[in-house]
Amino acid sequence: KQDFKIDLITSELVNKLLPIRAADSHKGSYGKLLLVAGSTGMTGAATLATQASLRIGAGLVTLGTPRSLNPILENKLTEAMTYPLGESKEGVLSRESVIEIKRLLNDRDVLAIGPGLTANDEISYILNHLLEKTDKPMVVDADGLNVISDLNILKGRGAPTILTPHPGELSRLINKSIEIIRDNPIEVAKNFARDYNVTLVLKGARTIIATPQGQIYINHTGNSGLATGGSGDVLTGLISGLLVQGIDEVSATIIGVYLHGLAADLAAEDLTEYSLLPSDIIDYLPQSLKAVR
Ligand code: NPW
Ligand code: AMP
Ligand code: MG
Repeated sequence: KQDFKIDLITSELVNKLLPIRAADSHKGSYGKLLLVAGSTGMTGAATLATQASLRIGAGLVTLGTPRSLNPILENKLTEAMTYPLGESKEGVLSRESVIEIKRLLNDRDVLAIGPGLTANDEISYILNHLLEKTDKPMVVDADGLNVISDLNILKGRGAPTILTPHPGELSRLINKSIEIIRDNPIEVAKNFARDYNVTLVLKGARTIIATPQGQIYINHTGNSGLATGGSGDVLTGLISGLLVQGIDEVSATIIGVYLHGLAADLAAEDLTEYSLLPSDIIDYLPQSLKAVR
């Protein structure tokens, strides 16, 4: 017998959760986001997450990225600010860069970290330190998930934590096979979110959101066109861009996951599921917003 509630995410629910932007608002009304992403070979992940956060309406976005990649990202990004962080080797963050990240975070509302970072000991140090020692809401994705060494750190966090693993990443995180996750996705997601006090977004063709309170939401938007490297990096940008606007962590994941899939569905009507690229999700976001409003 089920001891929890499952809700399907609908257009009506998203419309209800998505706040109306006040006519007299200013950029400060929509929050300051710090994204920490990218390494040599993966500037695309940083670019996609940053662009998506801006397209969903974040007020002010700063991308912290390894120093030697900063000129490339300055060139690729127009609206976002960039901040060159310390490196251990060329194009990968050093553990000392955590000091700079914490200083930047003093003046920011949300931290999103992980896309394209590379998984090594230095990144692991940064991640675990930030999870343990900072009290800003955090969105952790991709390589950020791959380097969390002690899940118990998550339990004690004083601010919301959102994790966005695909089954491969969740499998590493909980040290269970992908098959176990594939066979019992709802059960696994529900237990993880409850046990570790996180909002868990278990990505897949039917993405599942599990809350620390035991609530489950299932998304039905999206299509096989999303099965291309970079789609998840866009989702991280959307969720963190919503969270930074002051939307609560569960609503931010519901809205982000639904609009991400809907943008892909609208894009695929024009472009086909074959040709859909992650950057098209960002381009079709306005249409997906119009479709729910
Ligand atoms: P397989 O291979 O299908 O058997 P990784 P990643 C499994 C960055 N990117 N259901 C998969 O299994 C990211 O941000 C940068 C079941 C495999 O074992 C990260 O930082 C880009 N299994 C980094 O690359 C664009 C699934 O998980 C493993 C599954 C690595 O991220 C690309 C693969 O996962 C990329 O986003 C599913 N639905 N999905 C750029 N342009 O800069 C995955 N698996 O090893 O964590 O690799 O996800 O590519
Ligand atoms: P990542 O593996 O991190 O790049 O994330 C992939 C993103 O694309 C997640 O949001 C998935 O839910 C979504 N996705 C991948 N394949 C499909 C599919 N066949 N149908 C719907 N969504 C998908
Ligand atoms: Mg990913």
